[in-house]
Amino acid sequence: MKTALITGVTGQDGSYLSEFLIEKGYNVHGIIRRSSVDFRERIAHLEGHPQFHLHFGDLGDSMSLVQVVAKVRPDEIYNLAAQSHVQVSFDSPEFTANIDATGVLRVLEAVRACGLEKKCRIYQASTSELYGKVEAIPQNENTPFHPYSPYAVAKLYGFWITKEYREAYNMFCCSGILFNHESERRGETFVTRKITLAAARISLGYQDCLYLGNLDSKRDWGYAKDYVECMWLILQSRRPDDYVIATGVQHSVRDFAQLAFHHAGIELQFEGEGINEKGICVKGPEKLIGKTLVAVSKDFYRPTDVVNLCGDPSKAVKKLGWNPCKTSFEQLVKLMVEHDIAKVASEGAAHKVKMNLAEYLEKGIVK
Ligand code: NAP
Ligand code: G4F
Repeated sequence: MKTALITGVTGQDGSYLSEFLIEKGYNVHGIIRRSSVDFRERIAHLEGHPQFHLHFGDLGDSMSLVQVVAKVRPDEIYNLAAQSHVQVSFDSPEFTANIDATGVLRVLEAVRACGLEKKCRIYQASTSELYGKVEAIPQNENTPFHPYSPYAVAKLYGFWITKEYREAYNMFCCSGILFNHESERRGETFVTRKITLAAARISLGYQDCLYLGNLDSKRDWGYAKDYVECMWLILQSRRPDDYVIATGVQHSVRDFAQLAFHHAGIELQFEGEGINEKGICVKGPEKLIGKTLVAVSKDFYRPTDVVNLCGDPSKAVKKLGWNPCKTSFEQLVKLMVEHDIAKVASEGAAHKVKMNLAEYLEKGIVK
């Protein structure tokens, strides 16, 4: 039985990857941060499973990493832990650099300190944000990087140090350059989940209007559950290498919102431009017709924004046999909206409390 260690196990990808590896027969060990609350929503269903084990550790603390790696002696490490929010990286650039850049080095060094360089394969969660202010469309493994946020700059270090350890110490270290991937477990301040939750709340009468930033921004959105398979495939290949993981299909934030509201029974028509653009209800529940349900707020604009991401996954398709078309954009939006309608409906009045908190966060604490 193989043993895997996952950092960032409580995150969107960590939770899906844990399920995937347990299903493959792995013993899965996850690293969690100490916190004042004990409930870890995304992995609650896995706690107590005989193949699932948790350890305390922090990417900012090399001793904790060495201790866990020495104890678990993993065959594979998936380094998914990160401060993963681009806007937050403008607000907390030093923390982001410590975890997303130096944190990667700490994981690699922990493996060396434990003498596991020959045994342990390492996957680094890299990102399409490296292409940033894009220099070619679509982006593949040969497209020049042009990071365009503190997050992307930190992740660029993570990418290069992973490659460096592969070449300098002959370690099996790989980066997956993953384009945006979403799901019903996506964090609520990323644009897709913010939209699907708002569409659900508005359709059920709990919210009046959704405020967004740049509606023209384009992303290549895939389904997180499909993407974790690729992380595993990358570590099963004969030689260590880096791969772009994407669908090859691009949509704007506006497209996403229009489709999400459609699945909530509301047709939107967008009018105006830039900060004055509005999404108005033209079909749906009587009381919403003619109302502005989506508006633009400067609060959600970024100092520098990445606006044209579209990946070319040919290498992963050819060399790993990965299928980028398992879940389409349309299926992804539908499953997220259906999930959020059920969630908001079942939480009922209790949802109002969360709504108030969300409103508070939207007004500037978390963008
Ligand atoms: P996520 O939901 O934000 O999860 C991030 C995870 O990192 C959480 O488990 C978090 O723990 C953990 N973490 C944060 N700081 C840590 C620290 N100092 N020490 C230990 N753990 C820490 O992110 P995701 O969407 O699953 O993404 C997984 C990885 O892929 C990230 O590295 C992200 O940057 C990268 N990525 C994501 C995408 C995407 O579209 N989702 C695309 C490309 C790359 P807590 O629960 O305690 O906060
Ligand atoms: O959903 P987002 O916050 O994701 P972003 O910035 O692309 O980052 C995510 O994907 C990366 C892969 O490319 C990961 F590396 C990273 O960890 C993370 O998972 O924003 C997407 C786009 C941006 O252009 C943003 O400006 O949507 C635009 N946007 C417009 N209105 C908004 C909003 N983004 C957020 N979060 N909130 C808004 O109201």
